[in-house]
Amino acid sequence: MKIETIKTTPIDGQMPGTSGLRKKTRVFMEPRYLENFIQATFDAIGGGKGKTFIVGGDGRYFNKDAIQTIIKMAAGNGAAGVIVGQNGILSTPAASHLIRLNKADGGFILSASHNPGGIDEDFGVKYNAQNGGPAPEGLTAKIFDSTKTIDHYKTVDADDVDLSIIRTTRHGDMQIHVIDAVVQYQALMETLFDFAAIRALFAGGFTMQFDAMHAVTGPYATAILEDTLGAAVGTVMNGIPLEDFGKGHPDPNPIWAKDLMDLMMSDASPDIGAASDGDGDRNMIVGRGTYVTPSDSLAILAANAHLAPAYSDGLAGIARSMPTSAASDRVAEKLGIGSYETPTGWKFFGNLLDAGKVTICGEESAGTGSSHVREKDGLWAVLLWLNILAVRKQSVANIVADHWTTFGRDYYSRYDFEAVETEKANKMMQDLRGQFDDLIGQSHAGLTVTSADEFSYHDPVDGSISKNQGVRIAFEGGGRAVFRLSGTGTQGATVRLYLEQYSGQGGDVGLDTQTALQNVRDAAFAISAMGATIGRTEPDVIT
Ligand code: VG1
Ligand code: CO
Repeated sequence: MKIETIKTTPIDGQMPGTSGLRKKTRVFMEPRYLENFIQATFDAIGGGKGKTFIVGGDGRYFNKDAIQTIIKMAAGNGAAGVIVGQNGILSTPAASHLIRLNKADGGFILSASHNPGGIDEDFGVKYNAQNGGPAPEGLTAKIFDSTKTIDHYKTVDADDVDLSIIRTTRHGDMQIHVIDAVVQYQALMETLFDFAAIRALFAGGFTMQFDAMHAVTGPYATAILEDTLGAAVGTVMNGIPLEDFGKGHPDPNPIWAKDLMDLMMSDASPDIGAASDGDGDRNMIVGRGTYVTPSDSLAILAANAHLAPAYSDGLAGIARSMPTSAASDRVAEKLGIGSYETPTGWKFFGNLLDAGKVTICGEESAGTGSSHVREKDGLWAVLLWLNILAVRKQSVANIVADHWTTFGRDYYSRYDFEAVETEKANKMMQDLRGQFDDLIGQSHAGLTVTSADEFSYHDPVDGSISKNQGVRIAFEGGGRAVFRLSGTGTQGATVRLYLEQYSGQGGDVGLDTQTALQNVRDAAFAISAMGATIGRTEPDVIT
């Protein structure tokens, strides 16, 4: 097979963000755009020679074309093998598992996760390393450096691979294994959870609605929940992956999974509702009439994990991203185990998991996961909830209420201001940084500021430092506001404002969330002067 070396020149702006490189699909479809980034990745890891890679994606528009390009480029770079999900489908956690299971050298995941898909929407590429986790910052910096000096890429002149047939073929010396996307992932889940107990739960009349949002988890959820655990046919809705996610926004939150939310708040509500995102790494959990805030879900899963076989010996520690509420810290404290605060993005949990310092990790953005893979894992969280419900035999609402009684409640909400002019967003962040010294002791909306700083992460495992990870302002009485700019958007800047107020132990846990957060919100608006700096105080999305 003829290896072709194609001349190219650097393309600006190929800097991976919070989770891979994300751009408009049409940008990725421009000549050499994808090729440059893939070659830069091979160059950054010391070449592809003799290596094995996992390749798959969330099924969005351009997924299959990108996979064909990557397969040819892997052959051009001398790879020994690629393992590809059937029809180009692999959820992010399944890809992470396959890297580990096959002792592969890395993996390419084609996804822009919760961003919409289609020719006029978003596309993305994530590279995961040998441990199965997202490329750490050191590696993404190397990839970006390579994109700035690239002058050629390597590929082969070969036919496209038929991704619909499970079999092994070759491009020259490189083996191409097309595999079932679900089997190995399901086998892993069966080692972690008490499937018999969950099966008995469903057999006893327990009901569920799972919204796959026409994204990647459809086949996984159908195989596991309906075909294996005996949930009623129809439990999985929007279960067929579509290239444009049925024109939806595959982000599992009360806004984008509105049909599911409406059902859960109605008289016809099943016992539990759940949803997952584009690439299957996020989850939303809703009980009958009860939305479970992701930060609470993390804390509740951590507090009850010992009820599932994989975690019956207890947890090593718990990690959460900085903007995530302190609810999981309270659980760690009670369990007498370590708790860690990392920057936003799963790549920061990898070292802690590899070093055995933590077992469970989570983010306020509906990501929870454990040491079973090196990614957040939507279905894993759903199955852990089901395992806990099967053992405790209580409703979701009762378990949440119990948790608040024991630990107090961390009221929590995130406001997203999308498509803000980048300059204005940067200026608002700059203005905030300029006020740190003056703010302490000031009073806003009746709340006194006790600390104000920008989060800097010192990785306890490899000693690396990540600066500028978000502005945090703490108030007397357990309130906190965090300001961050998103690293996953493709248009202008998205300002995220994270609000939190602790009830105190034995405090009032029955307030409406937005009411409980009113003072923190007003103080955050006053301090940032948002209305003036970015011209907005009405968020596009509240979660
Ligand atoms: C967002 C979330 C973050 C998550 C990231 C990737 O990042 O806030 O918690 O890890 O998306 O998730 P940002 O920089 O936009 O705030 V996924 O499921 O979209 O890969
Ligand atoms: Co995702």
